[in-house]
This record gives sequence, structure tokens and C-alpha cells, in this order.
Amino acid sequence: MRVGGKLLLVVLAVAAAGVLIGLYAWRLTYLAGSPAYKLPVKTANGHQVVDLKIMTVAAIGPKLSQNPDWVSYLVQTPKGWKRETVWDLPANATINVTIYNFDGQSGLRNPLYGKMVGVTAGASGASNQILLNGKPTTEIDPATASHVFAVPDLGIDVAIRGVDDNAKNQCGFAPCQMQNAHETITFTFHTTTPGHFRWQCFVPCAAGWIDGWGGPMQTIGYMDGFLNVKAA
Ligand SMILES: [Cu+2]
Repeated sequence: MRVGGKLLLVVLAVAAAGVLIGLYAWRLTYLAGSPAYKLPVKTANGHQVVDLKIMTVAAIGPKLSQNPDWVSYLVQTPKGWKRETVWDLPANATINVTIYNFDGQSGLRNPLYGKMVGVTAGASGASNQILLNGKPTTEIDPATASHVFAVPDLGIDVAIRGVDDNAKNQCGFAPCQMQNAHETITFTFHTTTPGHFRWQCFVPCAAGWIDGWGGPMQTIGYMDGFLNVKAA
């Protein structure tokens, strides 16, 4: 074969590999594990507001996943709690978040993630704070963390305190009921420009996986997702 022919083959092989890798990454980030859920938008004084209610559970259970023992996030929709972690949100909007956490305490490896960053607490509007069961909180003991809701590109980090080991009436698997032991976390953040922003948990909470980072920690639809911030 002439040199030119060999070169052409190499170029084609590299291009094909690039396309396959691109498709794999696209599938992983846009499709795998979770369809996108478009949150209902309200308008208050000409400003767009979204109420985002989410739940974190120790085990998703057999009704909502083929991996019933995987740890997971869920979102509240008009059709009930869904294992969907890709959320469509409007740009330049206020997002009021409520997290009901039914899972126990795993602990953070990096204590820095125990601090609340990039969010405000309730009506007071105090920055870098959340309300933990109604109480303004700037950080939690990293050892008590159950999960983290972090959006690195938006500078957001919220540590979610876990349910005490001795709490009564703990939830077995999702969807959990409000009478089950839980912690309630509320906070507000703002979207600005449109974009596709990754969010994820930073507590190595995947029980049974190497260092707690496999399975649900790296699969969209469990401990990771995306905010699709879209122009109105
Ligand atoms: Cu987690």
C-alpha cells in the first residue's frame, strides 16, 4: 500500500474513534439513566420562580429501578416521585429547593463540602446558608453528611445531613413517606445564563462499590444529573 493510502486509513480510523467516543459521552450525559423533566414555572412580579422538591433515599427499591438497592435522588412531579435527575429550568429564575432526606449518615471525605456555598436560606435571604429543619445553618459536621447537592459550574454546594442511626420509623426503600424519619433542607438559588450544568453528590455513598464511588455515584438518574437551563 502506498504511504498516502495508509495515512488515509489512519485518519479515517482516528475520526471514527472520535465519533464513537463523542456518542458515548453524549449518551452518558444526555440520555443514560434519566429522561429530562421540565419543572413547572410560576411567575411572581414578572419574575420566574420554580419550586423544586427532591428526595434522597438509601435504596430506590424494585418499583423504580432494576437496581433496587442503589442509593438515589428522586424528584416530585404531578405524577408522583420519579427517579429523574435531569431537570429543565428557565434562565434568570429563582429556584426554591426542598430536599427531604431519608438516608443515614455516611460522612464526607473532604470536610470542605460540609459548608453551604452559593445558596440562600429562606425568607431571610442570608447567603451561603440553608434551613435545616427550619433552622439557619451554614455548615454541618462532615461526619453527619448523607449526600451533597453540588453544581460546580454554578458555585453551589449544599451538604445534606443524614438521619440519626437511632431514629425511629426509618424508610426502607423509595418512595418514602413523610411519616418516615427524615431531615428537611430548604434553600434558594438563581439561574442566570442558559447552559447544561452537571450536578452531583460528593459523599462516597454507593455502598458495596469500590471506595463508595461506583454504581449509583456515576450513573445519571441516581446520584448525578444535569440542570438544563434554557432561555425563555
Ligand atoms: Cu450521595
